[in-house]
Amino acid sequence: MSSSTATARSHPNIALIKYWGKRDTKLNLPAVPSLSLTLSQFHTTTSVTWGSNKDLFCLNNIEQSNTQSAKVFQFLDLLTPNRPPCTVVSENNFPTAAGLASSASAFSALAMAASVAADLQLSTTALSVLARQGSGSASRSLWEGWVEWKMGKKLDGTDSHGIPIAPRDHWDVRMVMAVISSQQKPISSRAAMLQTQSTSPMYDAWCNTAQTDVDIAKKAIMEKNLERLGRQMEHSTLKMFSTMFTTQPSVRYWKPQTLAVVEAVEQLRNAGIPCWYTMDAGPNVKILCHAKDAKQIASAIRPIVENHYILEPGHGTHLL
Ligand code: 2P0
Repeated sequence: MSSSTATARSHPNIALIKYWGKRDTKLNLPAVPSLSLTLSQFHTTTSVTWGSNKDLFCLNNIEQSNTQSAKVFQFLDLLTPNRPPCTVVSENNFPTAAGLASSASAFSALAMAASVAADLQLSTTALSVLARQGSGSASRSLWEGWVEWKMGKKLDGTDSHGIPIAPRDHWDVRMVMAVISSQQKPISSRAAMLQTQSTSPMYDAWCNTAQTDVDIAKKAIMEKNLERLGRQMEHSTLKMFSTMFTTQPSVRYWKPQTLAVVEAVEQLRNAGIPCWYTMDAGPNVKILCHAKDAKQIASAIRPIVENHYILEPGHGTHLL
């Protein structure tokens, strides 16, 4: 059997304006538009061999069970009908499924490595449409820097993909990642999202105000207005968590240290250091700030957190 191997690397992205909710679960189409920053340093590296003895998925040097692998191989099924068995070897240099956006880097790297190994020539936009079907946030990691993910209107989802709005060197900001816990989350974001949209009375308000959040944030990015962007990011974050808190049963990813970091950010801000927080489907806090302030912010949160990282705007998905 002939086989071909390709390797791609991708970075996580952190949403400044959040994606939470789906308008189509089969095609994984979002109910809201979102906006993100692709980050440096953390990455997923994935090699796909198209044509092997059997489907095999190794993550961080551990062979995964059929159940753990199902999402990966169902994703490869999207590429071509009657594909051959494939080997997928993937490595994360940061904690997996801990609310640090590992599914974004995972599915964007997988989309690029698999399509090249399968000898399909896909544009970056087509790769984003493909990656979206593995994990929504992955549609944004294909590009460097600042990226918007439009909801799109088409039923087939071909207009729901990332769009680059500014490169990584547009603005010298940092994300300080405050790691409260690198344990896997108690409920997947996918399950929590679906639960939210079927039971939270806040969900409609969340959907109805998301485009305004994106418009304000996009303008703030173009004008390099950190305060405007930071305020809108916190607003989007708190609205998203309001829908989670009011879900039945309630979803609460936060830990006491999550709020301790939020308070530390507010104190730093009151002391004249511009910084704003966001959280995702997990207890960890990400702090947006100017590059020059990142070390001071990291020192302030160090006593509260398990670990911290200072990440800069990073590259889009690329072949190795
Ligand atoms: C985001 N999150 O915009 C939001 C904010 C978490 C909170 O995208 O079901 O793994 O695979 O499309 O992309 C995490 O959810 O969900 C996420 P699926 P995904 O980054």
